[in-house]
Amino acid sequence: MDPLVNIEGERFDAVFGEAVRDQALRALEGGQVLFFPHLTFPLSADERSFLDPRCSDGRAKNISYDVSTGSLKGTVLGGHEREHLRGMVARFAQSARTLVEGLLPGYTPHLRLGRTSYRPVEAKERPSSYRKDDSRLHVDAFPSRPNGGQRILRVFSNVNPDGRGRVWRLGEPFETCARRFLPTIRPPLPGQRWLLAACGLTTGYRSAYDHYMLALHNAMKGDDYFQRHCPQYEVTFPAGTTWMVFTDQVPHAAMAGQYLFEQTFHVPVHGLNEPARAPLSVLERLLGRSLVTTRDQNRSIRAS
Ligand code: AKG
Repeated sequence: MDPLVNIEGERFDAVFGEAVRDQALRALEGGQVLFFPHLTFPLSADERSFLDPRCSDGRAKNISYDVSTGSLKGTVLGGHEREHLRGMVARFAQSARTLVEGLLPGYTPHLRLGRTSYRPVEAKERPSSYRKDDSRLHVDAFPSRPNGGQRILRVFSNVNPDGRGRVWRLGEPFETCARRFLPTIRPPLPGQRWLLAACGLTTGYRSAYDHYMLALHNAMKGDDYFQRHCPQYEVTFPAGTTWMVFTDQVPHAAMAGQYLFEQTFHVPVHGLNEPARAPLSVLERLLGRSLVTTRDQNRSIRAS
């Protein structure tokens, strides 16, 4: 299977024909990356001044924006400059949403916007512990933000002004990876997930699904042999391009590049065209039990 599927279009509000929309939906849910070779996120002359790693506060790897509250974190900028930066990141959030809704209209009623990030720091230089090291192949799962089985869909745009690509590695299909690591993963300890929520270490209750996804993320990143020898492709996303992928399903690693925008969306499994391909369904099938109860879903919806 080719890891990328090209989608033509030069605007985030492009109108896509039915055949392209169907192809995109099948490819995305099947674990391919939708690549938009001609879709550039345009920056104004003023916004180009933010193409500078000194915008970042040096602590977080990303400048992050929460569309629901308007809060912007991870930057040293203040006053007028901060407002301007917020406007740029918010504009990316809106553009990414327009793109997803135009290309995948079936998701629109279910789509929930997560964080938006701007990444002005060289990916190779981001300091990390191995669990935070995104240059190791992983599927996304967030330790403090359980999602109760919802999908993690992300849109990325490389805005590097010097023509440098964003270099990723893409790994084997989700099910192959899950089969490889599940035998090494222990079920949650009794009371552990309740305690994490009670101590405020997770926003809401970590479902069994979240437990297994996080353990899978950590097991992949922690296995040096796997990192070096599993089947993988290196892919370079050139400057001025955009791509979209379910990062909870597709093993990926960011090897190099600077100046990237990213928008996260959450999609419930019942909003998918093929729910059976979701990591939740695959893990439930492999483990032979249900991993998310209605109570978990209510708890994680209340917390989000
Ligand atoms: C992630 O956000 O999960 C990554 O692996 C980083 C992607 C990137 O910054 O290119």
